[in-house]
Amino acid sequence: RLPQFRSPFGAVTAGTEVTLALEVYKEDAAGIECTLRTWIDGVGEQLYPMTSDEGGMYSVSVTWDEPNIVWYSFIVRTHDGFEQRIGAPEGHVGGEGVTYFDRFDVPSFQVTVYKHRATRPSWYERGIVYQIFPDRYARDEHWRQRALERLAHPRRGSGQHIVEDWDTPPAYDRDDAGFITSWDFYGGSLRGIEEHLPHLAEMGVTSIYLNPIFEAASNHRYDTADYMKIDPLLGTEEDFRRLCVTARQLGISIILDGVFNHTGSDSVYFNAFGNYPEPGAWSRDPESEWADAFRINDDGSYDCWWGVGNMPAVNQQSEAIRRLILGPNGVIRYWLRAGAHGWRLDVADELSDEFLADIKAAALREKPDALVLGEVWEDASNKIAYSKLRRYLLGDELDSAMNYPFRDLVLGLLTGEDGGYTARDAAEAIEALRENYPPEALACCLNLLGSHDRPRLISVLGGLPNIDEVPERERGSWRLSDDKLGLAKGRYWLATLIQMTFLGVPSLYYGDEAGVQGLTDPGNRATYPWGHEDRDFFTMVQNASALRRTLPLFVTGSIEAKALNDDVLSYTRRSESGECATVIVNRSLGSMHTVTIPYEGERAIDVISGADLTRNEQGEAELSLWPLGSAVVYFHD
Ligand code: ARE
Repeated sequence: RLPQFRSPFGAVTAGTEVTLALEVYKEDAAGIECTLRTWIDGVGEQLYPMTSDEGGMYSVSVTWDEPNIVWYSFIVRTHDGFEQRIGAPEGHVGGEGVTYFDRFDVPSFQVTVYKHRATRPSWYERGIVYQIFPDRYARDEHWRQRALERLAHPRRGSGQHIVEDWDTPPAYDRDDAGFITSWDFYGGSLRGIEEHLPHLAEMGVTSIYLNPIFEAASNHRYDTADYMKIDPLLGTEEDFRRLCVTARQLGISIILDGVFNHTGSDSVYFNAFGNYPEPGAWSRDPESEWADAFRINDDGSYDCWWGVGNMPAVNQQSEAIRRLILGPNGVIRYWLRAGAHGWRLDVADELSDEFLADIKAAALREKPDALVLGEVWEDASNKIAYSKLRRYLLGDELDSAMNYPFRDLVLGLLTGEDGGYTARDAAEAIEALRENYPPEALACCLNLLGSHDRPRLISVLGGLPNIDEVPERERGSWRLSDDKLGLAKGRYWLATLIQMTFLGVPSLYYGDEAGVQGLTDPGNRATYPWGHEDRDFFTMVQNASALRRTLPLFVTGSIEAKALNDDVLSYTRRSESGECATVIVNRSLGSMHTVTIPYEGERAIDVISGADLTRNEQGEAELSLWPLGSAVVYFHD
């Protein structure tokens, strides 16, 4: 009944009138005063008296002219002076945030007031993304020669070695203090990716998100040495341009990983910035172009990302840094011009609102339909990072974020991991996203199930061990038993089906579709198993992605979720033209469930089984789902 109390439902563009209502029992309504209380960060509290209709429905209409995150609750005063505050049920919207900013109030509802982006990154939001960790996807015929060159010119800091056998599980060499002493490189390359583009196109992939590709000392390359140079082990700038052109011909765009919060300690920037004349005392070279690009702490150390010494944090206000990243020939624009179509921003939480807005502006100046996606792990519509409420999705900053909440709810539903989600919890989590995110940000979310920062999807689905008890060296070779692998396959279908029929952009992490397993970093970054893929996973991706491509309402339709019981999640996608499909999944391993959903339209077909569904005596569609069963009910005339 929520929509009745809020119209329109969900986020609104600035300048839209929103009506908020509260129903009071008619018998109690006499002499009652109801007030809407809003809270806006930086603005504070505002009170709006509400008026009632005959039936005890109190309401007020408000228009917010500026993009903002608005929190609201109600104050009810009875005739005998009793005052009660009415807010959201607990957990309804980002609980922590609400109490932090508004601690004297009850948990609030949220209205996200945003600015519409007219030129959509439609090349991205209508497609499917494939994420590649570049060192591990595919070699090309010249890889060995480049590997030898890299070995001959190591970057400072850590050692490195080339792994000859492509199928060796990845591992870190660490010293007694835990520092990585040698990076393992497999020699995957841009040409290697280019050669496999047809295979990606076959899966319906329309964008590739590449983890960092610029020169760096490590194999993950988040410690950038030179933003203007492709890592020579991956290839040349020419190779990058070619990759973009060839990909384009197959309808595939390239999204780059922008790591702008920090550089590598062995980089053209930090090397010029200063040096360590003696332990603990960093000395800055005042003459350097990069003299204000980094920060020295009071204790003589330099500021770095999460205490990781090879990643000095940049000073985001530094003119030199701003020119480097934002300038007409700066990183953002240069690589878009060279052929990329969008950026994924690493640790977006640690980039200031101003910096994010400047990055977005630079990107759009270069390509009006460019994508700017942030790495945010929580609900990005109301995230508080470092005691500051962030404005990521209000229009000037991110188009959207990596949708880890989506991953959490899907895997939490299917495995009980991540706190465990019942179907009701999952439905509520979906509804919270729908309520809080601007619709265009939700349509632009990167809906991932796996990434380079999480244990492999298949390992999670089959049941993770206690990772702390598995030595790091074994995390790449850890395998599920055959039984558990079977279970993982059953669940993989449901996970992939949800991903491919959900609002937002599905993102496949390379190798998940080939059966790659592994625990945490570096175990989650194993090579693509060319020649010994488990084809079952690929077939499931093919089938689910075909569904998305055949029924466009899975791309553009609205979404509304509902749990049918603790095990069965359903959600309905509706297009503007009235087309409608309901996806239903039974996460139970032991119980068959018979469920009913409203019958819409003239006829219904379960597109998975092919069965026509007739109306039952109550006029509903009724269907039975086996354990781990699924249905996609498509209603038509
Ligand atoms: C390496 C080793 C680690 C070791 C670490 C420190 O792999 O085993 O512990 O070094 O020595 C990159 C590499 C990593 C590397 C790291 C540091 O990919 O392999 O670790 O650099 O050298 C948080 C951040 C989020 C970050 C994740 C990893 O908020 O931004 O942690 N993700 C990005 C990239 C990473 C990358 C970096 C940042 C650094 O995607 O790949 O790491 O550029 C919660 C919180 C999140 C938190 C998340 C995971 O849900 O809400 O904030 O993310 O858990 O911890």
